[in-house]
Amino acid sequence: MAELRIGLVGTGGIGRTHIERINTRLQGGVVIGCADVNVDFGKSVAEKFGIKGYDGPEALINDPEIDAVIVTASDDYHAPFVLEAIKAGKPVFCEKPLSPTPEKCREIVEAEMASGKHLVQVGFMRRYDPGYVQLKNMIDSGKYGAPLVLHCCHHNYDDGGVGWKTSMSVENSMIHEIDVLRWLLGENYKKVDVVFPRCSKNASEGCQDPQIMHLTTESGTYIEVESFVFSHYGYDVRCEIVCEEGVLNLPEPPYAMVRTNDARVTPICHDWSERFPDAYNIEFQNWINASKEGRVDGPTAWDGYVAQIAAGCASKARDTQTTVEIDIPEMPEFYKA
Ligand code: ISE
Repeated sequence: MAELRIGLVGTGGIGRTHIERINTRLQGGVVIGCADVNVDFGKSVAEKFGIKGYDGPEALINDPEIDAVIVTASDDYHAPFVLEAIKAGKPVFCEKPLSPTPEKCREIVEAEMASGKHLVQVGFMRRYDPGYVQLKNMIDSGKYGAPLVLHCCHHNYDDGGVGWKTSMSVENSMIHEIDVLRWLLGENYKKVDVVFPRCSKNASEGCQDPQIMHLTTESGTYIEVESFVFSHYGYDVRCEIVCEEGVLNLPEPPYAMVRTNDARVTPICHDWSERFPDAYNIEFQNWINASKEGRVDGPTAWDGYVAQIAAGCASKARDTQTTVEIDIPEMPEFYKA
């Protein structure tokens, strides 16, 4: 296959950045069409990019000219479009979450296994961030001994624009840590709780912000993740791993320090698109390469399912203010390859 012909479903902000990224910066694949549940909007985006517009997502997914599908629709539409792509036998990249509910994720897992083909990748892009990859290599080298405690923070400048709700801190924001830390440590979680510190005056009406999630892994590694969605100072993602023989820190973007106005200033990113551009580029280049070879070598539907089980338990822990046990089923052989 010379070039992977990609169709994108869901033409909101992140969808448009992926079209632009793939068609101007990456190799071996091109987004040739897009669609949206709001058909007219999808067509207007297609026109802007000079690509084919469709009478809705199903028409795009089933077009024989489309080799592979990207789903960037709103979260509740992920499962139906991923299932449609599996039915069509096409590789499908789905932005996180695979689906807001573990039950729907399980349905996708079952459908993929029944198809007999590895087709689904979930958009947990942090696994491709060069900083997290360094941490993973350090842990896997064994040089620093076992990871004992992780201190993480995930601060957004202000995510109020998307109609933020208390539940989204776990389900939309810390879901990234839920996935990337499981991948870093190579083990599943055992229990979780979520506590509410004093609420910021900047939190949107009725929202609890910040929130602190505590996770314990099967081997007993203890993790705390602080989510502060309305931090009002920048986009700040930190991860410190205390190991038996050393402490590992996630590298921050290399901004030059400026001396000005009686101060030394080092900028902080404003949002995820500034913080993780390399991760997204590497993620999509890998996905294009693997799809052309009929492989999935990134986060699978199983990873998406497991993340959603853990997030569901964290949500229950938050709502009941109790500690909740996390029970992850045995990974099927299909996903072990
Ligand atoms: C958003 O959906 C993302 O995926 C960002 O990476 C995260 O920082 C933000 O909190 C989410 O709302």
